[in-house]
Amino acid sequence: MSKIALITGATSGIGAACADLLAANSYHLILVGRRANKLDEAALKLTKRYEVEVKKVVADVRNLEEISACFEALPSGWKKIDILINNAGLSQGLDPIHQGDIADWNTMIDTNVKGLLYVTRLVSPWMVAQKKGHIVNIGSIAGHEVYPNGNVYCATKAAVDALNKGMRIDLLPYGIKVTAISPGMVETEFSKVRFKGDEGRARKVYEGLDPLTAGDVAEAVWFAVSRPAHVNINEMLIMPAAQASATIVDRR
Ligand code: NDP
Ligand code: 8X3
Repeated sequence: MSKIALITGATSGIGAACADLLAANSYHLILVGRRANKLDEAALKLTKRYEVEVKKVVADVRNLEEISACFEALPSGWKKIDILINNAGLSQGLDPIHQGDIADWNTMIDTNVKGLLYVTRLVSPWMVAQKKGHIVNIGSIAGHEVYPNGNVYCATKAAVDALNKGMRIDLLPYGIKVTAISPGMVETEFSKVRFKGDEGRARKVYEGLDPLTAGDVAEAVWFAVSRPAHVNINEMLIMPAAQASATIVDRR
């Protein structure tokens, strides 16, 4: 079997773009997400367009029992994972700390931090056993700079930054590379999800500038995973040309 990549949050945005680019480079894929119809569409498109096999895992990364049962059920050949892309994540709300919705906080912490940890805990022992692998964690500018009302989302991405560094240290003896790809604004479903379906408010985030596309981020992921064996990209921070920092953007 040729190489295998497991991508969480592959039903949309950055995860879907990574799936496309890795399939174009002959990777077989394990695609994880909650929306079964979107996974069906992606699997159909990718298997038709590229000569690759796709396994669909319809599961919620917050649910350890569910995700664990789905991964355990994979045929043994599919557990020889070369690349894990920890991408599933979201923001919920944009409120000052004293008005934050605690359910939103739990969703972000459970998905962006605990979900990433669950998936890593399940997949990394397989990589350790084969003494190779590459884990790519999708971080954010929000893990490096805190912006007004970003509080808990920024904290989850700062946690991803710390975990990225910690994983690299712990997995070093096993030949496993660990990379963070940390983008600024990317136009995906992210803002629609943050504003709970308010498309007008989501559109405003990207008004008057050219944000990154999911494809731009996938290309950065591909650059990292296609380096020679002796090279590791520790982190890439990628911004739209019109964004100088988390809060400073040039809108025309
Ligand atoms: P999208 O909303 O387009 O995609 C998010 C993906 O995560 C979807 O496939 C969604 O799938 C999946 N997901 C969310 N929650 C869960 C869950 N509980 N279990 C399994 N899958 C889940 O946003 P992006 O592509 O922009 O986001 C991808 C990553 O990039 C996130 O980690 C985000 O924080 C990060 N990021 C985004 C930036 C941006 O500006 N867009 C900038 C910097 C980082 P489904 O709903 O089907 O489960
Ligand atoms: C998503 C980008 O700027 O909303 O991580 O934090 S931002």
